[in-house]
Amino acid sequence: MVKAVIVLASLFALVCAKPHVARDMRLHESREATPRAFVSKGPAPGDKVLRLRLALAQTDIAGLQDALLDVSTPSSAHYGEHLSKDEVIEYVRPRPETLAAVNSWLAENGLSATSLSPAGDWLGFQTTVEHANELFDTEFTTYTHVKTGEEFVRTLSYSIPAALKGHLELVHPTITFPNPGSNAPLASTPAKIASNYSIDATAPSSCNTAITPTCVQELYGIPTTLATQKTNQLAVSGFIDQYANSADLKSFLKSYRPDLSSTTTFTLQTLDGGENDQTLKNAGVEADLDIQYTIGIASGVPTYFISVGDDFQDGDLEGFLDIVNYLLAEDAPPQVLTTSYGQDEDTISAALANQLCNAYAQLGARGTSILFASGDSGVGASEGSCTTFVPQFPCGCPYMTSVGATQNVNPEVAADFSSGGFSNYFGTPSWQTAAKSAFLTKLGSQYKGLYNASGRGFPDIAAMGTDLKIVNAGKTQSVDGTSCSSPIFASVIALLNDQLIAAGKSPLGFLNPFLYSTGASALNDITSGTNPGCNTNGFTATTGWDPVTGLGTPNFPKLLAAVGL
Ligand SMILES: *[C@@H]1O[C@H](CO)[C@@H](O)[C@H](O)[C@H]1NC(C)=O
Ligand SMILES: CC(=O)N[C@H]1CO[C@H](CO)[C@@H](O)[C@@H]1O
Repeated sequence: MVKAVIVLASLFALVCAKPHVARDMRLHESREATPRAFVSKGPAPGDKVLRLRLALAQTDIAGLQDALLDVSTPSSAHYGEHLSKDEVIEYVRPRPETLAAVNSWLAENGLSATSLSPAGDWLGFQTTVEHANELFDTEFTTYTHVKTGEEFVRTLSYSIPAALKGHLELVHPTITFPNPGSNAPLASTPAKIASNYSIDATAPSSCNTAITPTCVQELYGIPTTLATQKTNQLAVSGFIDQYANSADLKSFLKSYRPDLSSTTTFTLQTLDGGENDQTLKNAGVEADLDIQYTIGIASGVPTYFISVGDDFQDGDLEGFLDIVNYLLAEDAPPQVLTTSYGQDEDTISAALANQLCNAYAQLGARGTSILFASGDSGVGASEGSCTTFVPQFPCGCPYMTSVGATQNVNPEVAADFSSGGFSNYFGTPSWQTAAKSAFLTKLGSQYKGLYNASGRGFPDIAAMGTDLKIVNAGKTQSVDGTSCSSPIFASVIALLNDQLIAAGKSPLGFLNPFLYSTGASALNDITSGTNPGCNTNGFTATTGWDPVTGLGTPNFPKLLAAVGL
């Protein structure tokens, strides 16, 4: 009896002591404060189930980045020789020792994980808040999003076992906060815009009262003839239950592209339980805009609407990672992808931003041009107030192309909402060094301390983003936003790809090394307008690259020449 007690007692001591003695935990990620848009509601209930994601160290991400630049730089001998699915996987699949370390940790803790990406560099598993608190030496907390009242379980810091250092890049969702507000297009204020329409005799008369596909085509010299290549694909991302409505598209084409068949439509692709509800009242402004200004501008290019549902595999990243993994799994991913969603860079952890950015690098290496709207908050925050400028995600990522907005025609000037600035997470990529330092020299000491002079500057390019006519839920309306600009520029790239493919050449793929070299002179440099925010006037558009309109807006005939056609 006595003996038994002793045995039990020492067993108890062993069991209790093990986590404390054997566990060598190291702080892995932390953030200083709760993001602007959230308030804490206290510890999350211990029995709440969390779906956690692990990003594993990749075999040779630097090699993949080098390979991406090699196939995307016009002066390179390998320009246009995009990588296959398997070639990309070779660079990013975790090393055997990484898999061994992570799998043994999972097994020790009674967890089983599933692979979420083609290369197996993302794993997912479920556990309770109580277990997760112990696994990562943290306290998961419930946070309320002030504007929408939505609740999210997050933490401000967490640790991982020392044995996983170098093998585990991050655990998500932990210190990254979601963005229920997103970057939906702003409702336009046509009266204000119309009163400042500076039309002169040389401006296309089609732009007289509002921006329509015809106006955009004339402004940028975009052909109206049908594209010919069936393998060319232009993909439009759809998130947050934004549905692209076919009846709206048909009315739009009848009104604004009467020369195109009004039955021209898109192919639907879905993931994460995505849908495309055709009830007229559920037609999304963003989705309608994106599909109308791709199909309406990229005449005849096969266009795909990729609707990402709410059954996220990426743990509240709203499908942002899922859509990339979905396309990476395809043998022939689309040559162009346009996305009009984003969020303040500081709501995402640096490690997660980096991981997502590397996923864009993978897709770029496959030959996809990835364009994102730069955001509609000038130099300021898309959520809440700010004391220093707030860069947007993913625009700070060097491996995508960020599109700002303009307004007016002749002269076309920067739209005052066009997000632009400098990343706090990503340094200056080689292709941007000269363009960025020329701008900073002109800027001098203005705004010193408000922005990060060593960060990657954005946007890269711009297109019309003010007072675009769309049809939504059966009604014609006008919208503003960089959400207008990204589909327009994406359509230009898709039309260039159509002609490149027809000539037996490679599609453009990752655009930036081209845009900042041989492509720069094929853009209309926008040299006036500002992007106010954070109680400042913001940056000023000027000759050359600037963090308001980038290198400028497209000139199709010049771009054709620049790509060698
Ligand atoms: C500025 O950007 C660099 C990346 O180029 C980063 O390493 C640094 O931490 C940033 N500084 C701040 C204050 O965010
Ligand atoms: C009346 C008015 O608002 N005019 C403005 C039109 O836009 C240009 C360029 O942004 C401004 O310089 C004018 O002040």
